[in-house]
Formats: sequence, structure tokens, C-alpha cells
Amino acid sequence: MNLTKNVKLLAWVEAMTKLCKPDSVRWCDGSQTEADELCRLLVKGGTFIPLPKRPGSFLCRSNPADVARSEDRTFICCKEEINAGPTNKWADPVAMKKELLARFDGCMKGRTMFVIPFSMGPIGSPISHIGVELTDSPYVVVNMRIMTRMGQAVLDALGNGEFVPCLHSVGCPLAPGQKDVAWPCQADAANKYIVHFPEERSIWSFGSGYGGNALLGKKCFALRIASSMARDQGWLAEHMLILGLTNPQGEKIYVAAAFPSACGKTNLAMLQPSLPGWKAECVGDDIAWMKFGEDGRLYAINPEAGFFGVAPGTSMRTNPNAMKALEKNCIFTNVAQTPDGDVWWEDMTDEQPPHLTSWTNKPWAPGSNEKAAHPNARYTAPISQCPVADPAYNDPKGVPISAILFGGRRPATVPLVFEAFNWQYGTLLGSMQASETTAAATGMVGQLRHDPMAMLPFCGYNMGDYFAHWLKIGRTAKDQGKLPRIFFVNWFRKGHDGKFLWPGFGENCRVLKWIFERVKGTSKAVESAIGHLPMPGALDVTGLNLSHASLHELLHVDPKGWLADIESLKLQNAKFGDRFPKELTHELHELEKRLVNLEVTV
Ligand code: GTP
Ligand code: SPV
Ligand code: MN
Repeated sequence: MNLTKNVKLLAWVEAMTKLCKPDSVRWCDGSQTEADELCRLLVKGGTFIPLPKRPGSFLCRSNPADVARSEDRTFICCKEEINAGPTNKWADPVAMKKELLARFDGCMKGRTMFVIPFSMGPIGSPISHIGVELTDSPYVVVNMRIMTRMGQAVLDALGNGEFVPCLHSVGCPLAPGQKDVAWPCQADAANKYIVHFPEERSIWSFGSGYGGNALLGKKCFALRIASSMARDQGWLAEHMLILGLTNPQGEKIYVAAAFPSACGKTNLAMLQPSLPGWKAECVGDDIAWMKFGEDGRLYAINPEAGFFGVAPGTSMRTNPNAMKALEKNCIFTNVAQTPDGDVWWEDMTDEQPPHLTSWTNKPWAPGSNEKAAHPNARYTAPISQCPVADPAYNDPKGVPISAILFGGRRPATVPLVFEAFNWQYGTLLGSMQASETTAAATGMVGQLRHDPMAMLPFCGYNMGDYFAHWLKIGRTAKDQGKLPRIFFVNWFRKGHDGKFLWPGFGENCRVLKWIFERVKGTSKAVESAIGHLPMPGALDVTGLNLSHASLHELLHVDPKGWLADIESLKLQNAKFGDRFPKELTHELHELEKRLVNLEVTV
């Protein structure tokens, strides 16, 4: 049953049904009854295990070959290769479409094709956009129901309007009578395709059931397709958390922060401040869409309705608000199971349980060579269950952003916090971002890589043009004074002993406090070669067990390290050729000059 008269949607669903040849087609209404029914089916098929201690929650183990985003198999298919740029994998759209048509032909045999209408952003908001995902995975349906606004209400809002078509298949047709496996997917990486056609604004994903590859509203739509829409329409689609920060006097600002995958967005977004009287509230933990308002300020919405968060490391000590959001109605993928039927992951508790079933469904005990949970194990949880959800997370207007933070995992070189001189230089800093790779994508972990604005895997077009777009946003702002201030942060600087110098998590509010006071014009800074650093004493470290030496090291500017970064950056930037904005070449040159001068004085 469907309740839409959208001609384009009906025609597309019919055409894709002919292509994929599912046994049946089911339009999702988004209701609880529907979700319950699908979860029962998933339990019956062995995909889901109910979690008695967490009402409405399930554990799920993926195929071990399908645990993270497949960046190597992610394609941007625009007509001209140059428009995908040197950081994306490009393929000719016609050739790719042919290849995909062959792959999708009959790929849903023996399965149901679900039609999922979803809204990225509050239904009806002028900043929101609608997509429709077709999938043969009920796991995708129940996750999309948490991650987006989904179902009949979206079809009603869509009317005869535009939507982004998103086609997804796990790529495992079933022969008559063939028994399904718990996690169908194409285990061979070469058979996975995460494909974007930015010019026709469509997404085709084949062979993977994993989050970022399969929940197409998220990275595929809200970042890759949306970034190219944003370029055309003068707004920003970014890999950023959004949080509200209130001081003890009750004044409030909103902050957005871009950190690469598994580098601390969720944790900062739900931060429990250690400083008395300060309050942090969460609008979003992964994606921000930002547009100028009538008043000249940049307003952000979170296009998502849930968290698809990294489980390992999440605990009552590090992120109590996430732990509370996980008490019910959640899906846990690739975590470990306790003997009494609950979930566990590394660092969830100080003591490891004596016996577990690992994410690979094997007996596990402390001291085992393998991790109990996969390092990229994830939970799916509704934002409405977060005890510190910001009252405005559903506001169609969005929230005005006062500060933008860039950051990443940098064991050396980058100080705890500093502020850019202005938007143009801040854009340079964003373009210089680098971070150690994490388990969020398949491949090496812990390798330092250049990841501009935390968007390396998510920018849907030439990143040189993306930098130019950032500059244009700054240049064309109605009121330069109302642009967000830009900061750089690094919780991950390590001392000589190889340990993190900064305690992180709830203590990050000390850095946010300095940023808040910079925005309000009340905190002191010293000018350095790289930007404004907290003046000695301006960073509130009262009550922290932090030595003078550690604090000094955290805020130290190391010209040698920076100059080495700049050398490797120049090689990266050269790849963009004339698409790399000359304003940034100029900013980089000025920075280099300041650093050379600093080096001769120290
Ligand atoms: P994606 O969902 O992949 O985009 O990641 P994210 O940026 O939301 O990362 P998340 O907040 O989930 O953090 C990932 C890992 O970094 C977790 O294991 C955290 O425990 C760890 N982490 C987060 N914040 C901090 C911090 O302030 N200090 C330290 N040392 N570790 C942190
Ligand atoms: C990330 O990898 O940045 C994530 C998880 O937020 S995924 O949805 O898989 O992209
Ligand atoms: Mn992310």
C-alpha cells in the first residue's frame, strides 16, 4: 500500500522493481507496528538478538567483511573527471550505470523491496530535503527509522515535489527455497559499489549492509550529494557536530565542529561539562547543514534524527549522556554480548567481564588476542532519547552558529586550541587538517592523512572547488562581523611517554569555555605565528591535575613540525592544479613566512 501520487516516484519504483525483481514491494509507513514486525522478522531470521535489559533493543553481528565504510569502492560519477577532483574516485557515469544495471538486474530475487521515504531535517523545514531509499535490507529499514524522519508523513510533505532517489541492495538474491544468512552482503570488496551521480542527484549502493554504505540518507545524501547541492545553492553541508553551550550566567551560543570519523564528534556533542555551572546540549553529532539567515548569521540544522555512534570507548565516565540514550529502542552492531544477554564493548566498564561472546560470535575472555567488540562497533539511537538533546534540535529554523572548530587526531605539532585570524585564514586551517586514520573506514588505522575539513571521504565534488566555496561563503556574507569565528582544537597531543597530555571528554569544556569567551570578547589571547593562543592563565585548568610542563607542551607552537606539515601539504595542494584557490596559496605562504621567522628566534 502506498499513499503517494508523485508521478516521478511511482515511475521510479516501478522501473527499479522491474530491474531488481524482488518477490514483493513494501511501502514503509514508519509506524511502530511496522518496525516491531520487521524486528520480529530479523530475530526469526537470526540477524537480531533481543536485549532483555534494554526494551526495544537488539544486537546484530555483521559479516566480518562488512564492518566499515568502503572508501576504495566509493565513486563520484560526474561527466568530467576533473569535477570529481583528485581526492575522489571517479568513474564515467555512462559506463558505471551500465555496470550497475548488470549488478542490480535480479539482485532482489527472493526478497522484499522496501520503499523508505525519508526527510533529512525536520519535515517541512526550508533547509530540509527529501530522499527515497529502495532497499532489500530490513536492517536498513529499522536503522533508517531511527536515523531519519521516515514514512507516510514524508510522502505527504513530498506531494509532487523533488526527491533524491537512493537505490540499495545487499546484492544477494535468493533462489527458490534457499535459506538466507544472518547478514547478507558481498564479502569481496571488489563487488561493493557506493556510487553517486551528483549531476542527476542519485545514489546507487550495492553489496554492503554497513551504515555509511547502506543508510543512504547519511554520508551519501547528507554529505556527498548535499555538498554539491550546497555549492550550487550557496550553503554548506559539513561533517560537523552541533552543540549549544550555556555559561553560568545563562548566556548561550552554538558551536559546530568538524573532526574526522571516530575522532570525537559524538563525545563532544554530548559533553557533560566538568566546570560547575556550564551546560552543553546536543543538536547533532555528525552532520550539519548551514545556511545564512535573514539576519546575516549562519544557521545550522542537523539533518539526522538519530546517532550512529562508535560504541568502543563509550562509558559512564567518558560519555554518560550517550550511555543514558542507549537504554532502550537501540540497535547495537558488532558489539560483544554478556552471558546475561546485555551488550559490552572495550572500555565500557573499568573491569572486563570474565566471559563474553565476541562480535564474531566466539567465546571471549580478558587477555584474548582479539577485541570483544569490533573497534568500529556502532549503536543506533534516537536523538530524542539523549538526556541533553537541545530544545532546538527539531527547530526548522536551525540554530545560529558562533564558532566553527576543526580538529583531529594529532599526536604531535597541533596545540590544544588556537583561533584563526579571520575566515580566509580559518579556511586555510581547515584545508590543512590531517588526522590519524581510524576503524571507521576499511584500511590502515593510525596513519596520518590529510583530511581537509574532515570531508576527505565525503566531498561530492572537486575539493579545490570546495575550498573556493568556503572562501566565497566568507566573502559574500552580508555582515563579516556575524561570521562564525574559526578555531582549531586537538585533544590527542601526546607527551614523551606516549600518553595523551589532555584528559579530554568532560574536561574539553575548559577549551569550550575559552572559545565561548573569545566569541563574547572577554578572554585574553596571545598572537602567535599560527593564530591566537590562550594567554597564560586564560585557559581554566583549576582543579585539573595537569603539570605546568604538560600545559606548556599542550599549547606549544613547534615551528619545525608545522614547516614539515606545510611541505607535505604543498604536495597535496599541487594535485588540485588551478582549482586550488590562490587566496589559500597566499595564506599558506604568509604562514610559512611567520613560522620561518619564529624558527630563527627560538
Ligand atoms: P564518527 O561517528 O565516525 O563520525 O565519529 P565521531 O567523530 O563522532 O567520534 P566519537 O566521538 O565517537 O569518538 C571516537 C573515539 O574517540 C571513541 O573511542 C572515543 O572514546 C574517543 N574520544 C572521543 N573524544 C575524546 C577525547 O576528548 N579524548 C580522547 N582521548 N579520546 C576521545
Ligand atoms: C563515519 O564514518 O564518519 C560515521 C559512520 O559517522 S558512517 O555512517 O558509517 O559513515
Ligand atoms: Mn561521521
